[in-house]
Amino acid sequence: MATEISSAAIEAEEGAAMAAAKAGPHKLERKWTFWFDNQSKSKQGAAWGTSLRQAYSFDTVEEFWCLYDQIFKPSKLAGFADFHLFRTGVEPKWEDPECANGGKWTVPSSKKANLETMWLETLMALIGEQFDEADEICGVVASVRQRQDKLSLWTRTAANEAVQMSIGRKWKQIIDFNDKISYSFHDDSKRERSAKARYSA
Ligand code: MGP
Repeated sequence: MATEISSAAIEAEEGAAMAAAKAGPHKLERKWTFWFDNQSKSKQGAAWGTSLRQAYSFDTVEEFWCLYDQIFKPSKLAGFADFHLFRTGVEPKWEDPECANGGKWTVPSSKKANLETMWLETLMALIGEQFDEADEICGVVASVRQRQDKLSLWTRTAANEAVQMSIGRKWKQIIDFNDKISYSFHDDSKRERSAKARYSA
C-alpha cells in the first residue's frame, strides 16, 4: 500500500513539473526596461544624461528575477547613481513625450535596507499591475546619494490631481511608508532646482 501511495505521489509531482515546464515562462502584462545612470563616473561639467544608459528589457517573471538578483539592487550602487525601471518605450527623462507633462512622487530613504525593500516592493507592484491607474505610471527611479537616498515614482499627467493622489496613496501602502510624501511637476523642476511640492499624500 505504502509503495502504491508513494509511486502515485511521485507520478503526480512529475506531472506538475511537466506542466510547469510546458507552461513556459510567465508573461507579464507589458514589457519593461531597466536603465542605469552612474553619475559619479561622468566627466565634471558634462550635460545631464550623458551617463544614462538603457540596460535590459524583459517581459517575463523569470527574466525579471534574474535581472533583479544579478544586477538591479540599489545596494550594489556606490556613490552617485540611479537605477530606473520604466515602461519599454518611455525614456526616464523630462523630455520624453510620455513624461513631458508629468511629475513624480518622492520618498526619502535614510537607511540602505529600506531603499532596497521599497524598491523591490515597487518593482513587483509595477510589473504585477497593482496600480489601478497603471497606464498613468511611467516608471520608478532609485537614487543613491551621499546626502540621502530616495525613490521617485514618475507619472504622466501631473495636472490630474485625483489620479496623482490615488497613485500616491496606493504607493505608500505598497511600500508601507507612513510619513508624508510629496509630488512635484517636472515643469517646475526644469525651472528651479528644488521644485515646490504641488501635492502631498
Ligand atoms: P535630479 O537628479 O532629479 O535631482 O536632478 P536630485 O537627485 O535632487 O539632485 P542631485 O544633484 O542629487 O542629483 C538634478 C539635476 O539634473 C536637475 O536639476 C537637472 O539639471 C538635471 N536633470 C535631472 N533630470 C531627471 C533631468 C531630465 O530628465 N532632463 C534634463 N534635461 N535634466 C535633468
